[in-house]
Amino acid sequence: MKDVLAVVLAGGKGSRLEPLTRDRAKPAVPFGGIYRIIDFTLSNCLNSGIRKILVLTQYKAMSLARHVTNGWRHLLCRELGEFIDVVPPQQRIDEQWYQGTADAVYQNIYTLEQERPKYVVILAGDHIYKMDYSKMVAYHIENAADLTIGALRVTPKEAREFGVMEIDASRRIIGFEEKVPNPKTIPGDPDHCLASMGIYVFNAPFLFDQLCQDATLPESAHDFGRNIIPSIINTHKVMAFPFQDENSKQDAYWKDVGTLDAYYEANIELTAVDPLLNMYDYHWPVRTDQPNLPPPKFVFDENSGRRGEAHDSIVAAGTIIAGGHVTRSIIGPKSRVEERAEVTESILFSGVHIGKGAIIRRAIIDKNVFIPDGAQVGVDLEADRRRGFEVTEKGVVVIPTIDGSEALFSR
Ligand code: ADQ
Ligand code: ADP
Repeated sequence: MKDVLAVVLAGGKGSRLEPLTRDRAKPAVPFGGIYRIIDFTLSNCLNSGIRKILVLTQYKAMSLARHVTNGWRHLLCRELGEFIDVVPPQQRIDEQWYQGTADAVYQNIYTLEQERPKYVVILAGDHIYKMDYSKMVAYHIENAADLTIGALRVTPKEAREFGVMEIDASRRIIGFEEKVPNPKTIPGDPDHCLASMGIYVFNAPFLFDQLCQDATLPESAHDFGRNIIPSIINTHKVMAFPFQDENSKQDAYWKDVGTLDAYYEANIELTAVDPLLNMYDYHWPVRTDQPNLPPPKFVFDENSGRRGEAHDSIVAAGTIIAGGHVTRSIIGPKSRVEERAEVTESILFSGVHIGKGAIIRRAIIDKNVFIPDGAQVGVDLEADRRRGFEVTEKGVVVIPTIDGSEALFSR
């Protein structure tokens, strides 16, 4: 893996996750109580033995850059040729901001070439999964491929959001269509399409040639999925790498969490007894930037005579459950759930305050939001809409960080 350089694309806007992405890029959105979405990809890199990592940012990168710098940079040693660098889009070749994903990589081509990698692994910073990239690189080398694309099966409906490929018996890709309304299903399996995970292993010189060529094409959107991949499948060896669980040989866990409902469900699923994504697997540690905080505390409230309790929940450090009840929820750091409050099937980010007797159901509450005593969220969805909160298709209420959010509850 010494010959591998990873490029993590972390510039996407994640507009379908609004309002959680109003002030932060999608890869910086909190997940699972203490993580950010990008932690999964970065942990995969380290656990796979990749030691040269560039994180390309663009949209609202402040929170993301701070997270990677605080939590990740010190893990690698520059003197040994290891690094994890956050690259802001200022290093641009021309006056344009990045256009497509290929353009983002092209504009940093000098930085990449300087490292003289043999292989470049291009990854997205916005997926939740655990994957050993060294297996994909080995597969790429065994097959003497020019490009290898991570692949898994999705339903035709889901496939409209993805690049979809056709493969031959050797898994060589012979067709590729990016986000089309009627994606081709797998022959003999009309319920599934073979989707691109948006992760690529390229032979480095081949990648550099393709990027330089694509940059000269005025009609190109400079995107891997739209332009680069379809233009090379007939002339070069492009392979699909099936992302499967070692033991079951079934497709492994991989989530795009592109919408609020998908994001909500993937989080809440972590509170199950035996979730699909195991965060307690010490063979594949997922790292994050953790502030130094006291452990979570659950206390009896003398006024109400109630115990602070949390069931089937994840409670992060620095949080105090002071006589409130928490069920099937994820409570981020430095939060507080006061006496008689009930928090059910909800996700609280850090520093959230739930006032006395408040009822919170099926909600996502962003950083530092103050819920006043007796307030109700997720009980009367019309009232929640009236207050200006987003209510998703599946009835999840999303409360963003806004100054004076308390005042909204008097509406
Ligand atoms: P999408 O995820 O929809 O499809 P895109 O929006 O291009 O593709 O984003 C890919 C990744 O790059 C994301 O992590 C995003 O944050 C990041 N990104 C986007 N624009 C960027 C920019 N200008 N600078 C830096 N980073 C940027 C892709 C593929 C599909 C595949 C899906 C799988 O194109 O073929 O199926 O990923 O999710
Ligand atoms: P979060 O935990 O909410 O993801 P952080 O506190 O790590 O974010 O970083 C957010 C930082 O981003 C803020 O300190 C602020 O400097 C910056 N920021 C947030 N919103 C904006 C904005 N609308 N315009 C400019 N900078 C912003």
